[in-house]
Amino acid sequence: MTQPAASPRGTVPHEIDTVVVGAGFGGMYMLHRLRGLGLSAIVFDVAAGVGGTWYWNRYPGARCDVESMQYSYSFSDALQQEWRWSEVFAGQPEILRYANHVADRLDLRRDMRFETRVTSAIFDETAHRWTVRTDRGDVVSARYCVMATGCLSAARMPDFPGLASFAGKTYHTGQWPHEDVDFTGLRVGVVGTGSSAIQSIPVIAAQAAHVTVFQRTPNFSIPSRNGPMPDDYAGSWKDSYAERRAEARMARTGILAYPNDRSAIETPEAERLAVYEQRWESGGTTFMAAFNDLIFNKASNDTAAEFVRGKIRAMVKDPAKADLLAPDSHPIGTKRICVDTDYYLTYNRPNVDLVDVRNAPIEALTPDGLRAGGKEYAFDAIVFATGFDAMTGALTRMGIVGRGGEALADKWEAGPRTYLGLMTAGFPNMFMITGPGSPSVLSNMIVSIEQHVDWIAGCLSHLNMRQLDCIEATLPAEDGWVRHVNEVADTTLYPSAASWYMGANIPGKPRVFMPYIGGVGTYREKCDAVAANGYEGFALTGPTNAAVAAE
Ligand code: N01
Repeated sequence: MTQPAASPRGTVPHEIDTVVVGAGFGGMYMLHRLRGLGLSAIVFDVAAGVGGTWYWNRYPGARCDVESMQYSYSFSDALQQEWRWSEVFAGQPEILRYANHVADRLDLRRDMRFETRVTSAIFDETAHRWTVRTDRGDVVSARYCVMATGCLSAARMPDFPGLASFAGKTYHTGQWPHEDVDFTGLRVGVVGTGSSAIQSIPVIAAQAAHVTVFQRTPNFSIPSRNGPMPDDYAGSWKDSYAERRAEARMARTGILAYPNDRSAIETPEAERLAVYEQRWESGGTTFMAAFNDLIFNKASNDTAAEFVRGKIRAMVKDPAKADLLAPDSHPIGTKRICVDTDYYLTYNRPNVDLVDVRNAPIEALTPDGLRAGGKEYAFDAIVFATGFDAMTGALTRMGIVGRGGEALADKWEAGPRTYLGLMTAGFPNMFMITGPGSPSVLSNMIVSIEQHVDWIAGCLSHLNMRQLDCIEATLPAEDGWVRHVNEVADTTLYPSAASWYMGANIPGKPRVFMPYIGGVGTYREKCDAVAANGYEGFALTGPTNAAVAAE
């Protein structure tokens, strides 16, 4: 795909209203809103361009599993009317083109500084300002910091002994090279069977001489049924975007999934199977909306899980492989459900092997390949589809220091603590977009991003109008929110799975269910109520060196 030519890096002011970290969909829209408020802003990103997740995840087969008509900005009708998606589920290159199109249309890049990593952000309690430093030597004093760092941006490479000794090439799906990778004629090992692996394995297998997949935990995957975007389908969305977007904003996941408000277990079996069959045929993550209790009731969940296991057994010809691929360790949907194109059928190819490493783990990389369960496997290339230090990794690695010299990494040692996923006590004027404690990864990310950015913009405008210069979550509000997030999670089956939602994929990371599962619409209402009540649960203070402003 074509990327705009790199322009000379502009200057970085010493003082600014707002530093935004991250030039993905969150940072891009935040910059646009800040400009609208008349606030000066600069955006830093390690990448050489906009797009965030879609800049980095260029692995073969990378594709969004939210429908294109719903995975796009809604804030500008002109934008949503003019953009034409070529497929029902857009691939990574097309989504990145869309991000670049938005950056062009809104002239965003002039306030962005790429290939620049923020190395620290330290709050000055006297001046009520953040000092932000970068690896380019920039030092910026900002009133506000907005962390638009993404939930799945800190790629995780397991600490295998001998990693550097492997003579072939290694790749991580989340840090894929920009140039084409050609696996033709090669023996390729793929580690992992999460969403990234499930999307990339069929594409790699079609090219490589041989693929060996190392699976620790089998995952549930639903066919995407992707295809070219039908004109009449796109047209029907464009004709009614206003109503459909409004509905999606209040939907549980921010996606119009046409939920079925019936219990799976209370529905007669023949009828239940017909519902699953119809959802399977239409494809995609909305399979989980087949019944209203799949994430609450284990017996109901078992019916959906068994249906999908049956499909896997019907698709995979080798019964031993089918058994290995049929998930049995977690309720369906409690680890992020995957969406695929020909994933299970790929295991019928003669050039694809599956190795179970659940009880015989990968021990080391060797010069020739890797060793698992005492057996040697030889490869020319190894693809690590091993995921991310999700939700907190990008934030805790950044050197963020709040009041009293407290590091965010220390404050969150036992798990992230936020108020509404938007702010964390002790870190005034620092906002997070889709932070832990908000629906974020359980939702259509663009819907959640727009909601957070709009809320933050409203908050900054409120501060400005009242000549206040500091907002901070209070500890009691934060404690109450964390309690609520946990209580809601505990009404579901989610905490029973060793998922990255729980931090379970990172050795030593505390097991805390990080996103808010109360639903996108419910969450929006709570955030709006907090704002309407004068930013209840936040302490708002007046200009530096002045008395606390009276409301
Ligand atoms: O990462 P993952 P991902 N030895 O953490 C395995 C989003 N996304 O990049 O399950 C052996 O899900 C690990 O095994 P286990 C989406 O939200 C969206 O695939 O921990 N295996 C697992 O199988 C998704 O959930 C889209 O036992 C090891 C895999 O590596 C999230 O990103 C597309 C291992 C990691 O799976 C992350 O997905 C892609 C080890 N030492 C991603 N360490 C779409 O929109 C880890 N594993 C379509």
